[in-house]
Amino acid sequence: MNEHLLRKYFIMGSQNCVNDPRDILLKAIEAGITMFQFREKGSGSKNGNEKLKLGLELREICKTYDIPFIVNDHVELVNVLEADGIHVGQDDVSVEKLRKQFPYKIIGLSISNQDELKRSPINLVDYIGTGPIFGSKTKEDAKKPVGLEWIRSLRNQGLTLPIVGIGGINETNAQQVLEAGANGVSVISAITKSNHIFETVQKL
Ligand code: TZP
Ligand code: MG
Repeated sequence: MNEHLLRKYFIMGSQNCVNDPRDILLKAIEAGITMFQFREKGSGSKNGNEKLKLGLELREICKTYDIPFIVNDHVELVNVLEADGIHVGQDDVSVEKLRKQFPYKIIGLSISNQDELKRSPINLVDYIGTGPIFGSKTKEDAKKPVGLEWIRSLRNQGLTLPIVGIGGINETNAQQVLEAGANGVSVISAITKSNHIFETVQKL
């Protein structure tokens, strides 16, 4: 994949939004996000047909503006939503299985410590997501922050795959994430909770 797509990677589900997720996505795209992940997950999230309907609408918006659309976890949505790729964690469907099923799609995998790195078939993935870099209130079961040091450590071990940081990242600390060796930042609340989405994304 083109690593620049990770530069401003916006992640959102309806559970992250007070305002209409479609409006938020549109504003974020107009302001310059480089990739979008549909992450309908956790308390307050939609299920079944409602989730599918929102997914289709957000997918359509991304298609109109040529923004790559990634699905979080839900393998069954990849084809229905004509997603460009899928992002999974360590406890989700295996990357081996995904790569067989989707030879040409973008596959992202979360790797947040040395054990996970050791047991992950990183030759099969397009990018690594890692975090929480800073404290995050968005993910209910978020682990302790791994800090910028973990990104530096991945680079010091010679990892050349594209890396995107996640967790507590906003316009005031994004620069540090890039300086630590990440290709980009992924954010949820920095955008969904912003009263000035355009300015927030531009600063990012
Ligand atoms: N994984 C680790 S932290 C996190 C996820 C999905 C949530 C990130 O949300 P925010 O609002 O950008 O901290
Ligand atoms: Mg997952």
